[in-house]
Amino acid sequence: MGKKIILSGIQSTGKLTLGNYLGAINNWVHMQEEYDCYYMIANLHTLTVRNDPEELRNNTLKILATYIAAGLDPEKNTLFIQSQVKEHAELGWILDCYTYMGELSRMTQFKDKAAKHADNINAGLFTYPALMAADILLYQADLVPVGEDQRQHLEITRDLAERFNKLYGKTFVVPEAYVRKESARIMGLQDPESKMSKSATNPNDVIFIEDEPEVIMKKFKKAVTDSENRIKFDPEKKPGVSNLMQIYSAITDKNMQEIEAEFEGKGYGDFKVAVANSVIDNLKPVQEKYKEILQNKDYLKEIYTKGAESARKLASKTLEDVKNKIGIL
Ligand code: ATP
Ligand code: LTN
Repeated sequence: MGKKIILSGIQSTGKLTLGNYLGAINNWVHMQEEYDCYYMIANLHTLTVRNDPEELRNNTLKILATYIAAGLDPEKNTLFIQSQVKEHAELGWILDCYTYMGELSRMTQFKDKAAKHADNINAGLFTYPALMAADILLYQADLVPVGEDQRQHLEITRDLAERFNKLYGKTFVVPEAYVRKESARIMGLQDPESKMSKSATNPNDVIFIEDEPEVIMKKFKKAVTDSENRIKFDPEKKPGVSNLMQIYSAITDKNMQEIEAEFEGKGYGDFKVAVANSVIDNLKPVQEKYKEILQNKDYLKEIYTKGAESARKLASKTLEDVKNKIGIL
């Protein structure tokens, strides 16, 4: 038996956050030995909101540089840009025709983004999950490591795979979401009731991977907590502190009991500094490598060109099979 296949991706909107890092990239790094991994930059999905073209181009490269800086070895993983493997757009269209309006209307990400971008509720935003399903199914992925917010999109992907297999015989592997509990949902530092997100309006709510150490420390010191001054994991009653514990846990691998014991008798001030330092230390080598890689545009081009070539091998095989089955010449 060959290795199991993994596929995941991140949209190239804006700067990556600690949520993207802990919820996605950092988990991928731990999977590269055991699995056959495909990691892409979902720049076609990014078109569902308005972007400045130059910024979109730069962000795409920045994300690739972050992947490598965070420890994804381009020799061991296939790192590529979604738009460069044309099979994604093609299978995306085909799957659009097998996806129901009813199921798309239930997607919380669509509802959230439609509310946020009321002036641009485009068709792509609505059919986003069909393209995401194409991303995954083209590679016959067994596992898709994502944060909790993407679980619903994985469900629709599974439904589509099963629907297609039932109609035309076994074509797609039915993938599973892989959501790591500790880092599934990192919340905002100012609003711990909603997820830390690239597109947050308050910069103090978000730690960006490229934030300088002083900035990270300042943001953690300002993080919203409660008046109890006791480090205890209770997401319902103490969302702010629990979120900080979650971040600390994802970075140090300590569980909640160990963290509670470590800070027994200590106050929020000490705890916030400890969390900030753990993040600063963890990000430091990533930031250094990132700056270096981003300078070297030729190296990045070489990686994504090779990545697309390698991705295309698998993707074109699946697409060919699909087209044969449905009668597309
Ligand atoms: P946007 O703000 O544009 O919606 P985003 O920050 O949610 O973007 P995505 O590109 O949608 O980023 O997500 C990339 C990956 O990072 C996904 O696997 C997603 O589940 C994960 N992720 C994003 N934010 C968080 C978070 N706060 N906690 C855990 N995982 C997250
Ligand atoms: N929708 C995802 C990004 C994404 C993705 C994928 C994740 C696009 N295609 C395929 C996993 C597998 C998001 O994080 N918003």
